[in-house]
Amino acid sequence: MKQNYLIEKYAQFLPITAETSRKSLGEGTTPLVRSSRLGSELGLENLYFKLETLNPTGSFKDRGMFLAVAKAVESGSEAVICASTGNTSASASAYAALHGIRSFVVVPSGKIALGKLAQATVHGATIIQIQGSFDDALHIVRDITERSPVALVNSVNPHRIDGQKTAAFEIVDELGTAPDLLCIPVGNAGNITAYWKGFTEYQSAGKISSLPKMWGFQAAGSAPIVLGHRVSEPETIATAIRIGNPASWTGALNAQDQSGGKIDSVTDDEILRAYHRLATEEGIFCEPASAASVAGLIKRSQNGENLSQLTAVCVITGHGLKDPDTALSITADRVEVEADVLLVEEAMNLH
Ligand code: AN7
Repeated sequence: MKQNYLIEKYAQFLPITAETSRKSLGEGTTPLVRSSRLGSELGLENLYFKLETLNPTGSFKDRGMFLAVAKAVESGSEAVICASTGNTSASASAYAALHGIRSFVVVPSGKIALGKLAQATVHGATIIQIQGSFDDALHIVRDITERSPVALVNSVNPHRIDGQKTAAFEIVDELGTAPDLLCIPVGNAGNITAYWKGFTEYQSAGKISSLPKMWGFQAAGSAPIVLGHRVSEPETIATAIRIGNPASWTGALNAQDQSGGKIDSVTDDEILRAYHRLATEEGIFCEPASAASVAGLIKRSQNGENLSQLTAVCVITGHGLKDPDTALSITADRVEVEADVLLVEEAMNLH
């Protein structure tokens, strides 16, 4: 058992010193699962899902957070702070607990999924719910960290990006080459920036000769990059990506332009359909924001994009258990009967 797998495997690509803490919750080394049905239905030669849901707090944030918090501790910080649509707060509070420091999380009131709020609560974060958006929260925490010694662990912190780029390394290490397409949800745009950094660093290191096209997907009600302007009141069922002014806007545009890719939007209906299909056709339970990557791939294939011969990877960013409200809003095949064999059999429609 390695002490810290990401550091042991990718140290040469990470800003690690002898003093950097090796503490780990087992982040990274997530499975790349081959699609069983959706890929062939879309006419794709090879479709894979990178299951970032299997990180310690259930989202990709842990890859960057282990490093951001370790570096904060290394530089003497005794507390971390973040703005969050939920997953960053869950991850920051878990790693702060691991290191025995305080965490402050600033979140839009009523707009973060229940499981994420539960995580930050249990890990002991100080949770500040603001009557505003994620964008307001990020503005506030940036302001605070300019004049107090609390470390900012949003993805504007470059250590977050460096940690998260290891997912691109893992995909290449497993496929033996870069995929043709990388489909990924876009909110604050840190993750698409991180993947692109990972692929290009691997190319510079001579590990791959070609780079993937980066296909990023925003929710239609929160699609500032697609629209080309800020969205002051972003809305979407995919609360994780309910962001109107992404901090890494430029990083996302670079990834799109340099890769010959595309940042597009998908409606809440398309997101929910992909969410349901992933669960029922692939056995993958993700949160709505994660399904945006798959919804986008489906949309582009339906729009006549020729995907045959291609290898695509969809990044499944966060676990479905984080958002039980959305899960339970799906029309269920569910009945209640008395505790009786015959009645249960009848409910099974065997007769
Ligand atoms: C499941 O937790 O922004 O484009 O504050 O939780 O890097 O922002 C979460 C974002 C995709 C978008 N999927 O990634 C936060 C937060 C899930 C997410 C994204 C998020 P970025």
